[in-house]
Amino acid sequence: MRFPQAALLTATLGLGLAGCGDGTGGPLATTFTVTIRNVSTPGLLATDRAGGTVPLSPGVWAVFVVSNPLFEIGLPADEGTERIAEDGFTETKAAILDAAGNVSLHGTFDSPGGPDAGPAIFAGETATFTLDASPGDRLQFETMFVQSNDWFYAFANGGIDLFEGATPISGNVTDRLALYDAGTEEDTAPGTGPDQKPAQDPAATDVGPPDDDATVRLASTSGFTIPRTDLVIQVTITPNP
Ligand SMILES: [Ca+2]
Ligand SMILES: [Ca+2]
Repeated sequence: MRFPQAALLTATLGLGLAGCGDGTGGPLATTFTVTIRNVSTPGLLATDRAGGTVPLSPGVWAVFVVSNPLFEIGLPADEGTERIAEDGFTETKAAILDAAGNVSLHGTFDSPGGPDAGPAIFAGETATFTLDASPGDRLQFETMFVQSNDWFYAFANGGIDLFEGATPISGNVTDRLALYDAGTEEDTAPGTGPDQKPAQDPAATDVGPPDDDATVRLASTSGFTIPRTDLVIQVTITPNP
């Protein structure tokens, strides 16, 4: 009998990519694939930086129950969210999530390669991660809107329910996203000013004056012109068969 080596390899890789942590398990556990695509195009922003596209930073994700473990609107961001929202660095947030009580799984996502030969998700690039979840589990994530001082995309309303009743959700969930201001650095218009990441040393952190409102809120409250979310980022969630 011929052994299906290709199928075995696929199965092994699938197990290896199934996320970190202790998992949610259970008879109703479902494996989901989450895809984050940068759909921004040249000239979307009125700036020469990155050709006017909107790079997205490497991000963090977490599966949890009840309350969003990543940030809370109206309260100061923690240092982990600050590092992502200002500079696109995930390590601090990952360490905070390691100690979070209501997080069953968490991880990071990125897109190796591309124009920076690094982990940022540039126009046309995609980042993918997989997770196991059970009914009652919610998902939240953060990724920096790189042409800003401290803005990041996440799900609105504290996260997204991964199940409707016992049925796994499926499809394009971009309309569930919101762009938030972390409240950690004063804003200039997208693509402008000396303190946004594309104008800084790539390794620098926490460069720029403090925000005059030190709480997390919708970026739209800044009054600046912001491109429509679905012209920058597309998120799909697919339950694996
Ligand atoms: Ca700000
Ligand atoms: Ca900055």
